[in-house]
Amino acid sequence: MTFPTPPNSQIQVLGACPHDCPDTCALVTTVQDGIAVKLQGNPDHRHTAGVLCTKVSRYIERNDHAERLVQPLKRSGPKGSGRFEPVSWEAALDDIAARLIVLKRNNPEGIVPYSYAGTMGLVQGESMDRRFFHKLGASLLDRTICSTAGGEALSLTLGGKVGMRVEFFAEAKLILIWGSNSIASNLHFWRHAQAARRAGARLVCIDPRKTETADKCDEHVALLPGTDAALALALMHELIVHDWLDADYIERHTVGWAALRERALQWPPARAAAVCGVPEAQIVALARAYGTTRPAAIRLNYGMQRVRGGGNAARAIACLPALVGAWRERAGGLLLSSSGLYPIDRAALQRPDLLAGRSPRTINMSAIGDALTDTAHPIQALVVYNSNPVAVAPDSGKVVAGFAREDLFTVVLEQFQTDTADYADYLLPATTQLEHWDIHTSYGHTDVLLNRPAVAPRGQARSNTWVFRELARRMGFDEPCFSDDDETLCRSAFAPDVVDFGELEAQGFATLKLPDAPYADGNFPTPSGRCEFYSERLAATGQDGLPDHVPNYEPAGSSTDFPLAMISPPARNFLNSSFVNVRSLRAIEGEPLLEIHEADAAARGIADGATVRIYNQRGEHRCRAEISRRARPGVVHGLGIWWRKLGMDGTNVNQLTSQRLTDIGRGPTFYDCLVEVEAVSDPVAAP
Ligand SMILES: Nc1nc2c(c(=O)[nH]1)N[C@H]1C(S)=C(S)[C@@H](COP(=O)(O)OP(=O)(O)OC[C@H]3O[C@@H](n4cnc5c(=O)[nH]c(N)nc54)[C@H](O)[C@@H]3O)O[C@H]1N2
Ligand SMILES: Nc1nc2c(c(=O)[nH]1)N[C@H]1C(S)=C(S)[C@@H](COP(=O)(O)OP(=O)(O)OC[C@H]3O[C@@H](n4cnc5c(=O)[nH]c(N)nc54)[C@H](O)[C@@H]3O)O[C@H]1N2
Ligand code: SF4
Ligand SMILES: [Mo]
Repeated sequence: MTFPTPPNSQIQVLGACPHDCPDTCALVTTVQDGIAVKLQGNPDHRHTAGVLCTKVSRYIERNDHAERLVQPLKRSGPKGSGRFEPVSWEAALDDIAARLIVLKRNNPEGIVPYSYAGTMGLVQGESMDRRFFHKLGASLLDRTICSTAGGEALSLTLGGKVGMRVEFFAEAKLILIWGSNSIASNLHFWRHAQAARRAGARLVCIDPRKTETADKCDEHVALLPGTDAALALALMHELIVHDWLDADYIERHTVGWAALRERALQWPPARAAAVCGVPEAQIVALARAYGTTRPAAIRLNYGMQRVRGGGNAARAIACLPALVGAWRERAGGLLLSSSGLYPIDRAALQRPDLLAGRSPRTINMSAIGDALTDTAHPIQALVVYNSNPVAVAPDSGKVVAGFAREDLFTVVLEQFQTDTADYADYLLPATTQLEHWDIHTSYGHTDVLLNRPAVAPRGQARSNTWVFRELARRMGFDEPCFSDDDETLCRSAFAPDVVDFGELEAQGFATLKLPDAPYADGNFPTPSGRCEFYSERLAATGQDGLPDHVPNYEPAGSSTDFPLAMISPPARNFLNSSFVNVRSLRAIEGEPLLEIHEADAAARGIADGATVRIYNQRGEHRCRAEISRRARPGVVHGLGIWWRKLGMDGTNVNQLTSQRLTDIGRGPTFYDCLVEVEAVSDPVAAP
């Protein structure tokens, strides 16, 4: 790659934020003499509006970080020691390919890719890598760690990851912000919510934690974790008994109303109030507002589906707009994710035909601890990229035991020496978004963005696609698709009549042509074309065809040994475990904290700032306690996701979370987790 920047020149390069965030901002990087000197939000992109979050405003600091990985490394100490010696790319790739060739011959499914959304780019995230593993016949990865419970629930109910357009929230008169700390995780939506509020809308936040978003809403419903379906059913109950229903919309555009009606009538507000741990009057008032205000919009987010019944809860909530006919207006309805609106040519990018009729086993990434410690069907080689599983996957005790296996061959492609990188046999330096090509969709808006490289890769860093291309060549994979360069891959993501690549190149983004109120007249992309209250497809799998409240595996108050429910939502200044190593952002977050209500702290003799031991049957984690008005009694918050090695005892909150899966979508249950907390004098666990 050459960067033809004449001396003393200043250029601006258009790009896209790569992070796992619904906002997918358009970036403008100012490059002076080949060095990135400024990074800003693109003012011409209406969703970005020239504004970036605090994290990505520091992206250059992250890019130029002294600890960036700049050369290939080979393990020189015991597994997990994090000790490496430099090695050439040639030597590293030759040795990795040689080992994979042996496995390909004997047990290709012993090879497992592990990747998630370190970059959301279609090229660096799901193109050449997929081709490579398909051709190899490696195990498939079920990428469930974030959104499959809610995503599949939405697909069952509405027909896809589809919903309102984010910009129309500005015109709503009532907005329910449900399971989302929007100010932290969806800043550009929050702008629209504020605009709506200035025009007289009422904002309600539904979240166990009194977040910065809850602080700014008109009302906060602080329900117990994993009780959202009970709340939604009680809202339906009230809509029914007060006849705040749109009978015409229900009749023409839904399936299963009689059965859902019967189900909802079993949920009077008093019953839900007891389950949710909120006042009955608050539920009644919320139902009245939802039943009588138009347009009413719901911004649902993934925070509410990380519990056993997360799928059922998302289904119950997704039924609400059809009941009141909210979809009739463009400012009414619901948005969880817009990602299903993009007609991505995944077959062209990922080439599933390279599987050649094989159907390898599938490993669920949310249970990687069990998969790595399963001796009956061993994983022999793991290739990790765009993810930091040792920090982010649940039940870290098992995950760490798996990664520590001496007989496991682990390759990690990373920008930094993360907790996962510490366990690598080969640690390969990856490029950042400033250094590679990519093309992006969004799950919060409906534009496509192009990311061009702005600067040369640091040191010997190489893109994911380059690594998989080089490995493919060494493995003798000679299909022409293994030589596609990144720009070609970008061009193959969409058919030319869907996205005009020239427009992308010229302005950095292109807008999908979509109707304003897509479901005003039904036309849901479900098999029936209707909003499916009752799902035949779900019933066919032996599950309840109607949404119901499915209690947590570990409901609050159900155990005397572990009386506190722990949730571990994202910290505002990190992005999952990314940015934890950026000093200026870590300075804002301070250190790993457990937020606890003063009554729960007093009952345990825990003072503000005390060192505490959080524990349950799966493990223990030490950090500092903060007596916080953000916590309700009975619920504690371990804000995440810290690097284990930066915690006081070398662990993080995932030492406590479980590998049990959600009702729908096989997702993780991070927020379905009971613990006990005690004050301790020693920050480090006794040996
Ligand atoms: N700053 C920042 N932004 C991020 C991220 C980040 O780490 N930091 N993560 C990104 C990722 S990966 C994703 S998936 C998206 C969406 O990410 P989400 O995980 O949805 O993130 P939040 O918007 O913070 O919403 C989670 C909220 O749900 C609440 N919650 C927890 N349990 C329950 C429950 O049972 N019911 C209800 N109603 N609420 C509950 C939490 O208290 C929290 O406030 O955001 C992305 N944006
Ligand atoms: N307790 C608890 N655990 C959680 C959650 C929670 O709320 N609570 N949230 C869950 C959710 S929603 C999610 S999405 C997952 C997120 O989990 P991950 O997808 O693993 O996200 P990150 O922790 O940000 O790690 C991404 C890594 O990819 C690297 N990376 C970025 N770009 C590139 C690239 O171009 N090439 C390569 N090779 N590497 C790159 C980054 O340096 C970073 O270390 O965590 C989950 N874990
Ligand atoms: S993390 Fe989200 S808000 Fe921040 S720049 Fe990226 S897309 Fe925008
Ligand atoms: Mo996520």
